[in-house]
Order: sequence, then C-alpha cells, then structure tokens
Amino acid sequence: MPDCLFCQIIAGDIPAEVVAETSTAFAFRDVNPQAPLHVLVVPRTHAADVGELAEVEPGTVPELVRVARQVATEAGHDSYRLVVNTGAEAGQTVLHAHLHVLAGRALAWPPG
Ligand code: DGP
Repeated sequence: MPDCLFCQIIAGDIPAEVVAETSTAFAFRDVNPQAPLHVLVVPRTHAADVGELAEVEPGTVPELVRVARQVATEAGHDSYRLVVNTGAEAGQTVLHAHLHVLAGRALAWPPG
C-alpha cells in the first residue's frame, strides 16, 4: 500500500530501528516510546488491523505474537505487555496491523 506508513517502513523507504525480521513479520522501535522497550511488530502483508489480518492471513497472527515474545525476551524482559489498538476510539492511529510490545517499567492496569 503506497500511502501506508508501515508499508513504507517495511520497504525501507522510511528509516526505522529494526529489531527483528521474519518472512512474514517485521519489528521496529516505536518513534514515541512509552516504556524503556517499545517495539511495534507488524505483518509484511498490509491489513488495516489485527482482526482483518486474522481473516486474510491467519497464520501470521501467531507469528506476530511469537516475534513479540522473542523481542521482549532477547531484551531481557520476562514481563511485557502486548497492546493492540483497533479503531480510532481505541487509539489506533496507523491503519496497518501492529502489536505494541511494552516492557521495562511497571505497567498500570486498567490502561487509560
Ligand atoms: P497506534 O496508535 O496503536 O496506531 O500506534 C501507532 C504507533 O506508531 C505510535 O505508537 C507511534 C508509532 N509511529 C508513528 N509514526 C512512526 C514512524 O514514522 N516511525 C516509527 N518507528 N513509529 C511510528
């Protein structure tokens, strides 16, 4: 999707600090980190959100979770939070499916 920010990051057209890559998933640091570790794990295939990804490419959803765990554990974190904002009211601002991986500080519950 030429106008999609995360598609442009995956293509290397917009720079990002890449931390993991597989054939279907891509992980890079969030530009506005909310925790000492804040990584976005995204599918290479464009889908507007994780629910849509589950419909069009279901095998990639567990791969995103696997890569998220790998990123957290390689950074030394047993505890981490995965956040999936879906829709504007839930805080989604980029319409390309992504998991936020947050770790490295105590995280309050419930989230705001
Ligand atoms: P969300 O609000 O759940 O759609 O999360 C989108 C995230 O994307 C947000 O935490 C900030 C991040 N982000 C936005 N633009 C860029 C960018 O150009 N580079 C990187 N690395 N992250 C970005």
